[in-house]
Amino acid sequence: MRGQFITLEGSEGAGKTTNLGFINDYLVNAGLEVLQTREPGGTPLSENIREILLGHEYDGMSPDTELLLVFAARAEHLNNKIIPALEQGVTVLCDRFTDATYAYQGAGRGIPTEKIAILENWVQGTLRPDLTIFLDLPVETGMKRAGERSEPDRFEKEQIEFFERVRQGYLERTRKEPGRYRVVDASVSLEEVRQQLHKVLDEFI
Ligand code: T5A
Repeated sequence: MRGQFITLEGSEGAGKTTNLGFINDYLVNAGLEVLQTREPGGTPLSENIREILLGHEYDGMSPDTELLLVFAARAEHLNNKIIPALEQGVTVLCDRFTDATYAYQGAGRGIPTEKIAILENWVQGTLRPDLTIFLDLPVETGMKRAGERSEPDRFEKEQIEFFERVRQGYLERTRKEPGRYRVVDASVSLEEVRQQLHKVLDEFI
């Protein structure tokens, strides 16, 4: 039987990295074999593309170039890691996936949804996540949390208006596809976030 494909999304500093281990442990304790991975990245070639996307060497990169690089990394990741794992019945837990492209390159950069959908269909065929957890919090809170942690990458240097569009882009998608998404309030304490995650995973399993 094909494995489940679970993705974790959120705007900057929402707590994805902080909570991935918690989700992973929950799934393992439920008896599932889990592959934890991330986008952009997940394979050697895709991680190299991640460095291009997040680094500051190409600060003036055009939105179309950014979009195509994201999907180039995704094609490699899907074909060499995600799809083989799913076919072996492994549960794949991915830190960001195509919803991030609709939010960042679509809502954030202004690339039309239809253009992104063409690449999504080309690269993924019919494959879509079975469950997407969206960690939601006010942009200012997320930026403050992320800023306290490390030097800003190429995306984190964007203005607050960019991240407002990203958040609204995500929220719009959760409203259009309520069956796949679970929205978790990430503005509260870590303990409260994990209580919500526990409930979401209980229901999903
Ligand atoms: N991207 C990605 C695209 O543009 N298109 C795409 O298609 C894809 C896939 C990299 C970038 O790539 C872009 C989006 C991104 O800008 P990333 O590696 O996921 O994506 O990087 P970030 O979103 O920048 O992830 P961050 O690491 O900044 O945020 P996290 O992981 O959500 O936050 P985390 O866990 O590091 O937490 C941040 C801080 O907050 C604290 C943590 O301890 C940490 O210090 N914290 C809390 N504090 C108080 N209460 C809580 N509940 C807390 N939870 C966490």
